[in-house]
Amino acid sequence: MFRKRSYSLVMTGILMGMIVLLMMFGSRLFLDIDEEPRVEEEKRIVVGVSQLGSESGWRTANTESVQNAFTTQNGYFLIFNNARQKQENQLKAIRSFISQRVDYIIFSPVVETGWETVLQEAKEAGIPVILMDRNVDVDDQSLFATCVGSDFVAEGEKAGRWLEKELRKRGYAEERVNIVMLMGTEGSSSQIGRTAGFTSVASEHESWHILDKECADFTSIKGKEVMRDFLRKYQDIDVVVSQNDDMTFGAIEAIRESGRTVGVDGDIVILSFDAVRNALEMVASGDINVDIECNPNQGEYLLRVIDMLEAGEQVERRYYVEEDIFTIENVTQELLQERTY
Ligand code: GYE
Repeated sequence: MFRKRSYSLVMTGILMGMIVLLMMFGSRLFLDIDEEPRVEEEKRIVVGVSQLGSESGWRTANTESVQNAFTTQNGYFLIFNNARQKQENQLKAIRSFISQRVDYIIFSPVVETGWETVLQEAKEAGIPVILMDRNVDVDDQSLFATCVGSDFVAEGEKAGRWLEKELRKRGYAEERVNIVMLMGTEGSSSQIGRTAGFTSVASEHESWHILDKECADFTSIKGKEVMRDFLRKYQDIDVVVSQNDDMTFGAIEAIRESGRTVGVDGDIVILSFDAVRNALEMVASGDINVDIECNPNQGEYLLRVIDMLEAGEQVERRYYVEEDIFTIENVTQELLQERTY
């Protein structure tokens, strides 16, 4: 009993001693580590970014572009959150950015609707919101400062115009053409815009028949599933319009498994969107007929917008990124080597 007590007394003594030592030296240590950057941090612009997910190669490239832009060297403190394709996660992230009093909120809205309340909260807190990639559908346009992204309707139209030309070239301009569409996340700007753009061109052609269109969430797995269903339902598909490369990869697998062929020399014409490197390689090898580029490198544009806002300059309502369209004719080895995503 006595021995035990003296043992615990000794232990307490040692512990107390360690605490005193820690307070003497440790606090200096912690101060040294902590203190300096904190001064710098104050000068940095704090940006909260709510990315919608990591569903595609395009998205990964977009995330990298943002992370490469908002660096410490560029004078930023970046708080990044991945919402894993859930609007509720984005709402949570934005609210946490507001309570942390960030200087700017950037977010890529997974769908267009349902943002009024949270954007109103950001506005009341005096935090400018910049939309990246996709848009929001709100009546009050003062709820966000500006928007950096693609013209999705134009992308859809480009796909339609390409098909027009291709059919003419093959001498099929007047013949019946059966089309199926794999669409992206339902209610997202890219799905809405690309669908509207393509269908408006299709409506000019009586011989074009859109047999079916189905959402496959911009992922390869769902693209394959939906394409498999289409192939079971329809024997005579001529054209697949797939709203991103990941769904295209899945769709091509399903087509090949069904015994059909794709691309320039195949049974089924493939139109895709994004133009990530893996897909461009398939354009070069003739497996994908055309890829409508969607530019994920939006970090630089966002930096410029924030520079302007910091300088008190007026910003535009929208900034469109530059985009091209790729076929076997213009995908060079040089382009493939340069492509970083
Ligand atoms: O095409 C797709 C991604 O909104 C432009 O989202 C973006 C789309 C892109 O998942 O791959």
